Amino acid sequence: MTNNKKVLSWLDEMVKLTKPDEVIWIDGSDAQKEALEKEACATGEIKALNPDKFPGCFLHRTAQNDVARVENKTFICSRRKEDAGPTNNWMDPKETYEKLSKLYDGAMTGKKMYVVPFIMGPAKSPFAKVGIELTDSIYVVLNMLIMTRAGKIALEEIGDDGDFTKCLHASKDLSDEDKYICHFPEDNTIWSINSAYGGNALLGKKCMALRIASYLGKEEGWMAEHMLILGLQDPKGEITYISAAFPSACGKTNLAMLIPPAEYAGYKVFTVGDDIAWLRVGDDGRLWAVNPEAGFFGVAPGTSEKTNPNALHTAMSNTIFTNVGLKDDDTVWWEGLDKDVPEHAIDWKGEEWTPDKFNKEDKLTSCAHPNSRFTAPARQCPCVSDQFDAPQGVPISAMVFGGRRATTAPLVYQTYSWNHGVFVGATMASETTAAARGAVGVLRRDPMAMKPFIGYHVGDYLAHWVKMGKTIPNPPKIFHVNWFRQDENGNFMWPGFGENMRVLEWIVKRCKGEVDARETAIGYLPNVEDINVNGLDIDKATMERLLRVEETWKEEVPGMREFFSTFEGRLPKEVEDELDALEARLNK
Ligand code: OXD
Ligand code: MN
Repeated sequence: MTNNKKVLSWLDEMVKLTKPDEVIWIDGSDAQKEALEKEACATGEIKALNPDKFPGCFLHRTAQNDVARVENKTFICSRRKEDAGPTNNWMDPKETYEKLSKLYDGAMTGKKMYVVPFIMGPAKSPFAKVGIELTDSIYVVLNMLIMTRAGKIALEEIGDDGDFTKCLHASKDLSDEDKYICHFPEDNTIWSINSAYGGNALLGKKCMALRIASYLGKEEGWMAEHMLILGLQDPKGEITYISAAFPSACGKTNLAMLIPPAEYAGYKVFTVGDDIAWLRVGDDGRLWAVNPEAGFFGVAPGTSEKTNPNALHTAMSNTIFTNVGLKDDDTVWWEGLDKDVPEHAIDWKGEEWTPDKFNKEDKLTSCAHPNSRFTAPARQCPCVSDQFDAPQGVPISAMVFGGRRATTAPLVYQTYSWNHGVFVGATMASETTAAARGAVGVLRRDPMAMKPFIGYHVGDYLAHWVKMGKTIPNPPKIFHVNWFRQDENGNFMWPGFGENMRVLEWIVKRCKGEVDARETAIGYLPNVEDINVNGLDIDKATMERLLRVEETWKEEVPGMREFFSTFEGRLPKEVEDELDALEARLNK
């Protein structure tokens, strides 16, 4: 399939190491995909769903000990330990290659090796990066065919001489002890062994498009971020593009596919991406973004006709479901899909399930696993952007950071400058609430929602943000939002979901200079009357509370200083200065 000598010599080396019975190149054709689906159905690796209700859809169950990303088994193997920084596990690259080579030795004997060339980003785009994943799993191949632009197209992209990310994956025996997800940023290489679950095994996603790409971005002057990208169209047809970073379980996919409330007739949200953004400075001096992925790997539980009809409709055909429940009519079910809890189903473990099996104290007794997923082609999304494949991406007017804060953080505020925005992203946090077990109000800081995904030192990552700011003549404005404020009784003060459109409207108006704001210690806050609450059951006093600087802000500062003290001396001065400036403004 290729004359690229770098590809062929690496493949030769990996074949000698893993010793598969056969090597199969994935070409991206429908015929090959269908043959693989048939083969995986025959062995029970996947199961075809009801062809009338879920055409082209399959169910897969992973091993019960292999249902999520494994951060404690994920390593950044930079040559120098200090370059991995305090947010990553580190192993020495030479020792890791040696240790893992023993595990990979003969790991594919008795199996086939699939060679999956793939592009992250649109083909022939200045953003595009090619990877090649070698895997022993048809499930991984079928997922990669949805999540990336895979096959011959990727080999054409690198031609006879181009570079690529070398991705080796072996499911082996799923041993917990010998499970490793290792990244070698300086070698543009990923080695994953003993997991066949999503983020650990679909190496284009978190491993390449975030950890390796964040390192490449630092070297090459661009950014890889854990951000959704949406386009907000107003009734005149003008579209403003926004990217937004939130930690897991804060509704990124829902925001990316938001349906504006009735009050906003004529407005529409278009989805460019729901998880990852790659950003570069364009010729016009603005920051432009692409979604490097071609599909959504969405969390199923909680997805419903009410919370996210667009996601649901995306996943009605040509989709792979992982660890959801199976109903007797060969359709799927998960908690929160609808109120029709099946009287009988097969649960995520493959066992008979009836509603009485569910025990509130043990979330794993649910019909679908809490981290069960759908892998669906982005192009099937009813609100996919017509710029989805645009090689130059979309111009970003606003970047939004957000956490889950019961207290302190207001509904929305705008930062004073790029560096102030970097500081706000660096200190973003989620707070444990009364709904979760453990103490209320414990803060977990997660810089730019990238803590598990930065492929190098977190201090250098913030320095790269600061440096990027100097290279963007017309940078996006940076905002912080919080949909999760609670009152004294633990009730949410803001309705969230589609109503977040009202906050997006203010953000867009700020970008266009169409609305004033109040200068406060923390940043620009909206005037209460500038957030449209027509048609909402929310009183002025609540809005005033949602939009003020709380006394508790002063208590944030020592926690931020303590967090920065873990940065091993690599916190950029510009970011530290922003903390000093915040403290001074709060004390004024
Ligand atoms: C994801 C995650 O799966 O952030 O997107 O964990
Ligand atoms: Mn994510």
